Amino acid sequence: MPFGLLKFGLTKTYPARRILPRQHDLKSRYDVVIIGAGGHGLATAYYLATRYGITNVAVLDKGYLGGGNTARNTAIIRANYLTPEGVAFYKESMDLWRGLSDEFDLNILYSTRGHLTLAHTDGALRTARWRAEVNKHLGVDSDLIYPDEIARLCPQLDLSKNVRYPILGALHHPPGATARHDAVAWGYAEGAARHGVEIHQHTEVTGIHVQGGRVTGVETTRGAIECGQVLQAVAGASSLVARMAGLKLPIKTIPLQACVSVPLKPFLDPIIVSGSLHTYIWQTTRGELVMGGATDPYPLYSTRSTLDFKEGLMAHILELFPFLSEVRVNRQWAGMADMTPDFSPVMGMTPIGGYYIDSGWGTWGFKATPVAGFRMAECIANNRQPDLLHPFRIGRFETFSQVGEKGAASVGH
Ligand code: PYC
Repeated sequence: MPFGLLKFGLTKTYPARRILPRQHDLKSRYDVVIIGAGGHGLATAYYLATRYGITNVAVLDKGYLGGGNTARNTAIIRANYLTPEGVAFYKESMDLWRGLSDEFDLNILYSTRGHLTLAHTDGALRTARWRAEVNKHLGVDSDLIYPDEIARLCPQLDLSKNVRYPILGALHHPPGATARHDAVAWGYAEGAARHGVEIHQHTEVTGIHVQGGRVTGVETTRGAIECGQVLQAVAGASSLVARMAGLKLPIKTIPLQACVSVPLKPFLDPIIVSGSLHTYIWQTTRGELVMGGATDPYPLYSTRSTLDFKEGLMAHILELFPFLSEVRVNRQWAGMADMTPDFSPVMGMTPIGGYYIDSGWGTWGFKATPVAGFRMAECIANNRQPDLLHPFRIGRFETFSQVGEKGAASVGH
């Protein structure tokens, strides 16, 4: 249990604890440079410092801390993937998630609420059963359930039979959860900074130096930095940054939009997903409905929001919850999803010595934050691809060893 709030209440001097790290002068040399001060970059810095004692680390970001995809997702956490590789990866992530509030002594509002992926067709039922069996085999709690049980877990769903998309069953994943996304970035940032890591916001990397097949430093808008190891963790700009190092990534960047309603009286406990309808929805503790759907139908480097998306999404939400028709949308946003051909991330070592990559997150990224940081720190500290990341290695496309995760992402890619 995080005691920070209690200590804050009892202290006499304020501010009791500074969460956001101070700005430093940029040094001309660090052991490790991390490009991207989002959840993954900060988590890697945190685990490098706390698990491996590697603290001469600079985390650089062209914007502000946690201001990219970390702030632009829908904060859903789950491990009910389809491939054994994906399930094992997310099982470890969820184990780390559950301990984060204690680890940071900061309440990240981790809230276990259960996750239902609705099946409207026989094909979707078959996939749900397949996922449930893979999940159970790997120790992840998931099961196929039918309308009676769905009605018990979420009585507000329209379970009528004579509708366009009747609900035939669902993959039920009781550990499905949500968390406060900003708090995750703050927790990792504060913990890393407390151990000596420097976080440089508004410091854009403009070039990456590679000599004799090894990375030797980076060029930034605040000067050059020499270093022996560089990690790029820049969701939404992965191909652009990799290109500076001379790496070509098999990634297309596509906007993924979402929105939030005005606050409503609490009525929705679980997270509800419909793959066929390209829809997911859950209710925050403040009462807002967080809603999202499919990625935009074309690649684009943009975080603009569109009316088309909102109209399409609302039509689908109303298929499931017709009584929400008068509810107003309060705010809309977009993240940028770096999609790979097999819908799985690209992580770990690269052909450039000392250059590491954490990219291709598509719609996986937020929930992977702890495990991505934990395992990328291991990779950098040992200069070796961790076993858990072996399936996600950059070289898999050359050997046709893709990890086809399309069926399990619960959103239309
Ligand atoms: O994987 O649960 C998910 C998800 C929701 C939105 C984007 N990805």
